[in-house]
Amino acid sequence: MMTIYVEANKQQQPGFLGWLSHRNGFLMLHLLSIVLLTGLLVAVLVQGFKSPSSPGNEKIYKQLMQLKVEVDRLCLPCSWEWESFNGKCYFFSKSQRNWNDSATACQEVEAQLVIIDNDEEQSFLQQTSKKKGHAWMGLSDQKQEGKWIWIDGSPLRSFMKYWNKGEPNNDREEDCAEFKDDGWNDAPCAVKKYWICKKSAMSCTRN
Ligand code: MMA
Ligand code: CA
Repeated sequence: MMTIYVEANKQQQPGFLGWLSHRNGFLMLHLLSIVLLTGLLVAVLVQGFKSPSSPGNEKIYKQLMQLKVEVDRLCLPCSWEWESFNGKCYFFSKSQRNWNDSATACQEVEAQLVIIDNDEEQSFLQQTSKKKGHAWMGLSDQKQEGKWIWIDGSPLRSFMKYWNKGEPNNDREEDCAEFKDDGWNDAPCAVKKYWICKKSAMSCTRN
């Protein structure tokens, strides 16, 4: 009975070693070291950002300058909402206009109501129009019936094969060409349809 009392009394002895040997002492030391290390880290970081000549900052600055060079070189071939295809940019309108207003809309964005130059392009435009809706192209016979002329004044030549079966039929005066289903159709120029503008892609070879 007496022995137990003495032992208990010993454990309650104050003093540094006694405190250290206590379980809470280790916990406190652990916490203290975490606080000190965090403080040190914060101090180092703050110092690093404050001093402009610190090696860490110079490295970040160099990387930033390199990034700027790369961003300056970055070049999008086509603007936002235009589609790139074989070095050209195409705009598929979301609204509808008659043929003349469609041509104007393209001019206003430094483009042209689309003129088809090759089979690949024709196929791309036809497929897109099939998905998005009948669309005007830059082809009409408004000046002289039956004489189909591209909007740049050049004649139709070899692409007659793209007319749909039985077209152009000039059904109640149809002088403007549209993408319809799997080929071309002549339709009344005053009807509002989607339109497709075309312009050259920006070259990304400057510098
Ligand atoms: C529509 C119109 C015409 C076209 C015929 C073909 C009914 O008219 O799109 O331009 O020629 O369809 O069936
Ligand atoms: Ca027709």
